[in-house]
Formats: sequence, C-alpha cells, structure tokens
Amino acid sequence: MKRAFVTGITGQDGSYLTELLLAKGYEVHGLVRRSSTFNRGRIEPLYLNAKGEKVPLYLHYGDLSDSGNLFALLRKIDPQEVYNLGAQSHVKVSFETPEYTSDVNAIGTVRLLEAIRQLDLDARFYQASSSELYGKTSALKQDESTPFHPRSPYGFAKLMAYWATVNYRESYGMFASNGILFNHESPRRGEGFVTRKITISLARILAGLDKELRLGNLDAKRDWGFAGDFTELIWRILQHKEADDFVIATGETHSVREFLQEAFSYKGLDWQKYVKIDPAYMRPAEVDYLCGDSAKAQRLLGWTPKVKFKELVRMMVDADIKELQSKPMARQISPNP
Ligand code: NAP
Ligand code: G4F
Repeated sequence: MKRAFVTGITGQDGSYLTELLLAKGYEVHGLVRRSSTFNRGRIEPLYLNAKGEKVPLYLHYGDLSDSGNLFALLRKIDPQEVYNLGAQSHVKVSFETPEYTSDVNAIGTVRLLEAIRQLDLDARFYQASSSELYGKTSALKQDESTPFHPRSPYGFAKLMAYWATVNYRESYGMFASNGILFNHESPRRGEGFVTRKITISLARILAGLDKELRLGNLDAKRDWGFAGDFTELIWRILQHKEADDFVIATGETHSVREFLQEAFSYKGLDWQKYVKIDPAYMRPAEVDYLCGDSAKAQRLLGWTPKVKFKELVRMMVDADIKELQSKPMARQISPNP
C-alpha cells in the first residue's frame, strides 16, 4: 500500500485529494493544525468507507513553520508521495501578514524539501504553485514559459516555493514537481474567496437573511475551474514518468461581474440590486487578468477539464442553498476578506 503525506489536508484541495488517494488504495497521512475551533469539517466525512469501516487515514498535529515537527513526521511516515498543499492561501490577507505568509508558503516548502533530502527519503514531492505567479502579465494565455511577475506577498512567497522545488530537482535529482494551478472552486471552497462569498450571499439573500453583498474589484478576470477536476491532475503529476512543471487551467476567463451575473440570474435575480462596492475589499495591487494554457498537461498527462464555468457556478449556488436549508441557524456569516 502506497503512503502519502498531505499538508493542507483540511483545506478544499486536501479534502478532494484525500478522497481520491483513499479511493486508489493509499494510506493517507495528513498534517493538521491545532485550532481552538473545529477545522476538520471537510475531511470528517472521509473517516469511514461506504461499508462503515475505518479507512487508512491518519492525522498528525504539526505546522509548516515547525522544521522539527516536519522532520519527525516524515521520518516516521516514510511516504512515497508528499503533497504540499498547506499554505496561508488568501491573497488579500497576505498583504496584512507578509512575514507569516512568507514563512509558511515559502520557507515551509524549503523545510519539507530539506527534510526529504536530509532523511534521504525515496519520496516524490508535489508543490501547490499558483497562477498568482504570473500577476501583472501581458500574455493573453499563460503557460509554463510565461514570465512571472507576482503582485502580493502570497505571490512572491509562492514564487520562492516554485523555484525551491525546481532547484531541489536540478541540484539533487529529487522527483519534485510544480502544479501551477489556476483558480479552482467548489462547494468546499473557503468562504473568504470571491466565488464562495457570492454563492453564500446569494443563498442568504434568497432566504431573506441578507439584503446586500459587499465586494471589491468586479473587473478582475480569472480562469475558474472545478477543484474536483484539478485534484485528479495533482495526483497525475506525481505519477508522470519524470518530475516536471505543469499549468492546470480551463483556458476560459470570466470577470467577477460575470460570475455575479451567472449566479444571480440563475435564481432570477438582478445582482445590481444587491451588490455594493466596498473599498475594504480592494487590494494594494491587483492581478487583473488570468487565463491559462494547459496544453502540456493535456498532452502529457492525458487530461481535459470537465466542469465548465456555468456548471461550476450552478453547482456552488445549489450547494449553498441546500446547506443553508439544512442548517439555517449554523450560518452566522463571518467577516469576509
Ligand atoms: P485552503 O482551502 O485555504 O487550505 C489551506 C490548507 O493549508 C488548510 O488545510 C490549512 O489548515 C493549511 N495551512 C494553513 N497554514 C498552515 C500552516 N502554517 N501549517 C500547516 N498547514 C497550514 O486552500 P486550497 O484552496 O485547498 O489550496 C491548496 C493549495 O493550493 C494552497 O497551497 C494554495 O495556496 C494553492 N493554490 C490554490 C488555488 C485555488 O484556486 N484553490 C490555486 C492555486 C494554488 P487549516 O484548515 O487549519 O486552516
Ligand atoms: O477569490 P479570490 O480571493 O482569489 P485570488 O486572489 O484569485 O486567489 C485564489 O486563487 C489563486 C490562484 O490564482 C490561489 F493561488 C490563491 O490561493 C487563491 O485560491 O479573488 C479573486 C478576485 C480578485 O481579483 C479579487 O480582488 O476577486 C476579487 N474580489 C472582488 N471582491 C474579491 C472580492 N475577492 C475576495 N476574496 N473578496 C471580495 O470581496
């Protein structure tokens, strides 16, 4: 049985990847942070299989800022595959926490790579790189050779992690690969990201709980895919015959305004009656436009994105309406960055 170590297992991608790895017969070990509030909601449904039996899923306390902890865990688990999905993943928050974001997202990656190297583990390493690396780009489509120009502490920390991964591959012959993933969303998306903020708010407006939705820049364009599709690729990147870097994207781009239009019109509402622009949600520097070219991944990894924009929006709207109906008292909306 193959053993995988997953950082960020409690996040959106961690939960989809864990589901996939368990279905493929892996023993999965996940890094979890101690928290005063419950942070395992996304993976809790995975603890038992369809027959009600316990699955080989093991959680270990730790943190990407703690080298000793990462060394001890990697020595004990001795995984064949390491997926580094853990990160302070919110771009706007990174402007307020640049040092912490750099420590976790950049140095955290070096800590893992260095632990694998020093322990001489025979482990393949996946780094969750991001289309935020392209930042202020003028390329109409961004691929593996497009120059990087990050626009936030999140972006520059992920840039260092990207190059650390390439360097450990080139310097030490490690199997270390980057997936440069464009935005991917799902009903499990964190509530502070714009797509989920919109679909939660729409559900609340429909239920009569809210009257308005406060947002920042509606002109930004993103290449939004489905997280369930993209995590399949994360796994395939580590099964490829050699370590390499791959763009994962749908190749379609839409503005935040178009997302609003699609979501609200699906439920027969005019978004313009509800949305207020609030400078609190603007960023010191913005990434205006992203649209990925994943031809290399499609060619070498045999993949095409399945879920399209409209289907994704509707899936998220329907899921949030259903969740609100099933737990009407549970949803106290939190301040959204
Ligand atoms: P997410 O839902 O925000 O999950 C982030 C995960 O990282 C959570 O499990 C979180 O734990 C964990 N984490 C945060 N700080 C940590 C620390 N100091 N030590 C250990 N773990 C820590 O993010 P996601 O959307 O699943 O994204 C997964 C990865 O892909 C991230 O690295 C992200 O930057 C990158 N990425 C995401 C996208 C996207 O569109 N989703 C696109 C490109 C790249 P808690 O649950 O305890 O907070
Ligand atoms: O949903 P967002 O916060 O995602 P962003 O900044 O694109 O970052 C996400 O995708 C990256 C991949 O490109 C990941 F690496 C990263 O970890 C994260 O998952 O914002 C999308 C756009 C931005 O232009 C933002 O300015 O929506 C705009 N926006 C407008 N109003 C807002 C809001 N974003 C948020 N979060 N909240 C708003 O109220």
